[in-house]
Amino acid sequence: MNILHTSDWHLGRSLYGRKRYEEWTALLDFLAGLIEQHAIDLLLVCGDIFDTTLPGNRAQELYYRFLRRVAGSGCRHVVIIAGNHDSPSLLDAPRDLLEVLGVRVCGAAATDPADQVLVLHDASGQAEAIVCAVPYLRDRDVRQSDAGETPEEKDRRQLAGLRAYYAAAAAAAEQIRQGRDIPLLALGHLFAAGGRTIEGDGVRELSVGMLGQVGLDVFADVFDYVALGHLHQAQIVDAAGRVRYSGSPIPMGFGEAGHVKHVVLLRSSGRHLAAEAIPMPCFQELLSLSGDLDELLAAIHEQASQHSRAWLEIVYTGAALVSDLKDQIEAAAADSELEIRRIVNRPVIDGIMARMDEREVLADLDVAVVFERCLDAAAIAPDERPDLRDAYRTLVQALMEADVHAE
Ligand SMILES: [Mn+2]
Repeated sequence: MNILHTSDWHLGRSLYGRKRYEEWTALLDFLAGLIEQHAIDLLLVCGDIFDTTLPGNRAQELYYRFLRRVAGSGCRHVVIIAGNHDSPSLLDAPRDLLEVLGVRVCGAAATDPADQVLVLHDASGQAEAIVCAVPYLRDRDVRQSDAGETPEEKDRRQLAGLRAYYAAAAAAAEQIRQGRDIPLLALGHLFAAGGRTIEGDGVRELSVGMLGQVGLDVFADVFDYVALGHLHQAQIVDAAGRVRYSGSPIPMGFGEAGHVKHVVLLRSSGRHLAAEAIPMPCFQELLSLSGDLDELLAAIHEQASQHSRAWLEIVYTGAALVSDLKDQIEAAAADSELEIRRIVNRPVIDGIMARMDEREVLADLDVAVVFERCLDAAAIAPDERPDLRDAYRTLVQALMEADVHAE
């Protein structure tokens, strides 16, 4: 059986004001081709299908068109879970219709995790794989809030709830498998302990709360493979290569400029799975240029002369203040196919920050660090701080998980 693992498409996301429909169209076209070329039987999409809980019509059209194409190919099964960016109810709404096409969707957490254990059948009606399609689990999905609990107790309960959810799914799946030599796969959208993120990949700012601390022991040994989403860098999390992130298939920001992205191809022979990261083509070049004004202008002219279609991030690092930097950069790129997406005028920013007695850029600071500084600035007494920190963290987490539009 051939399986393809991908995640974090973030359909509908903008890069500094520019929607990326051309890239998603090319991406989904490429994936559909890959599915045909490698005779994929099962496609796993591990969350963050869409970038927001209320994706635009065009993003939804891309999604449904892709599913229709895959369903019409030799790919028998598609399993999709919601990520933290997705609206569970929006993904779940067409689930009965999609099931007719062999597409199984798990958007919201289930009351009984066993309900998300899917048995996939081959053409002759034999079970060929079992999938625990566990979507992103929100705090309220796995934990009963209890007045007066400490933040540590809350973390512990949340983690225990998540562990219990996976354990219940694993137990139900193992019972269904009954020792047969068919693969048992778990899906997840979470931040596993030891996972890696980089600046500017669109994940770092979300690592709030205990979901960054999910230990690998959450995934029972009965799982032959754990397909994860949420982190945008492709990576193997455990020593055995059983737990993996496919990473996002396109770079999410300039922090990933020049990075090669991946999907994971798995070939199963019974319970044995061999995984291989497949590099993705670059659908849209992202380029970050930094230097003083002469260096920047030379680099832009160089790119233009090569007919580059890159999207550029320009970071001016010269010592002199250049007040018309934007005009000069735009003039240099005029009549080329380059697109300037972002201009960072370092001396100007640093000057503002210096006047604030801070040699930092707000975007470089973790939200928790900013809150600590607010506590200091307001001279909050030490014994009042734990409750305030807890309330703040709850708010930030609620914000990240906000699903108000779709429910
Ligand atoms: Mn994501």
